Amino acid sequence: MTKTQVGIVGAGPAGLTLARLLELEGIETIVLESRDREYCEQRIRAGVLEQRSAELLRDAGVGERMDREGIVHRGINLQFDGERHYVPMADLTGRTIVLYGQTEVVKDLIAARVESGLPLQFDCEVQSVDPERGIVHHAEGALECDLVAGCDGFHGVCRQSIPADTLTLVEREYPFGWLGILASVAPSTAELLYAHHERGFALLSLRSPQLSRYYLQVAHDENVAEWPDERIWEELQIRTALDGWTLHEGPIIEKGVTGMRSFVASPMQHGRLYLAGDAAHIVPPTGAKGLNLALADIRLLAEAIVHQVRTGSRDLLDAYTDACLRRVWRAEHFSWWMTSMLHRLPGGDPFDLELQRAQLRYVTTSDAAARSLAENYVGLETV
Ligand code: FAS
Ligand code: PHB
Repeated sequence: MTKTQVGIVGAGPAGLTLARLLELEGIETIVLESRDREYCEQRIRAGVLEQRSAELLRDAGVGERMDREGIVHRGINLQFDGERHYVPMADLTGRTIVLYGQTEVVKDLIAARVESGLPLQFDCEVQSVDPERGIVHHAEGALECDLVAGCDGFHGVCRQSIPADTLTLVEREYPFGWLGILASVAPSTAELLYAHHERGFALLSLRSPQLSRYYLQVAHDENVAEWPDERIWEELQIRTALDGWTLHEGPIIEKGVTGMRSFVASPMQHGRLYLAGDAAHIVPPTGAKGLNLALADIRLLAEAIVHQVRTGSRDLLDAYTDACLRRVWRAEHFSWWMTSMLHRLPGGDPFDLELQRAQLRYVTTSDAAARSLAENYVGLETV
């Protein structure tokens, strides 16, 4: 059986960033990924990096292209009742965000791993994990690890390998989803636009000066085949309309529907197995926290592993779950709050609608409320 210090299941942003941080500390890792390289590098997901996520990628030595091609934003726009309001997050918090696609982050991390020649096995599905003994059973054999990092996402096997009676799962499903598109047209807003509309939520985001990333609230089980390009543009135009401003249309090169849920598993560790990212927690994307939470877990897990290897002390490893969950629940609350404030709730109860409007008016007129949103959006250092 092959032996290694840290076996990493999953080559998403969590697994690859952990592999890179441990490589820089001379700690041995093997990364096992069920899909092929092309699939991992074309998967479209998040686009917003908190400042501390960007700093972590720089520390990992994979920030060069992000700094060259990423776009720094200083705020976001909130639109409701036909008016657009700017939340100057950088002025309110001293921090910015970077628009740089998760796809690009993963490409940079895979390129660095391939360049270092260290093991990254694609098309290698992990079938089961023995958390007590640190054994990872995969398509081509088994791996014996001092520690296993479960970075295999929400549908992975690692969380399933933790005995159900030791795991607490807290979950909320939302009765709506997002239809997301990638369009090769220049973004029509300089920074992100979150639009509340009686027909449903809409988000205007971007990937580059030539690539726009737009989202529409739809039913959670919406059939994308019922959304020809014209219908998507028509709905985006209606939900983001503003006098004197134009939403420019262009060829849609990708579209898909994602459901929305809030989910937290705890503890995030069992035996030699440590969960990170979507394997342990999911947030609705309205707060742009998914990728950032995964990277924040990895910052703590890498620190704890290095500390254990250097000093023999398990203190940070033993405190891993508690350290993560404080930040995770803050992000869960913020993501639920943004989702509840901005999405049309089924049944269209007028009381709910007026509460949303009152909240949006408060956030866009009170500095204190705007600072609270901004602090959560850019990512708090302390919770
Ligand atoms: P990931 O899911 O990215 O990576 C897990 C990896 O493990 C995958 O490569 C998978 O193939 C592999 N794997 C799974 N099972 C395995 C097995 N048995 N053996 C080996 N490998 C295995 N966040 C936002 O902020 N904005 C967004 O717009 C947004 N859109 C999203 C859209 C979708 C469809 C999804 C699912 C998530 C989205 N997110 C978004 C959240 C997203 O960014 C996640 O938080 C982020 O991908 C989490 O990274 P990881 O934890 O590394 O998990
Ligand atoms: C994105 O750019 O994909 C994005 C941005 C902000 C969100 C969600 C997704 O809240």
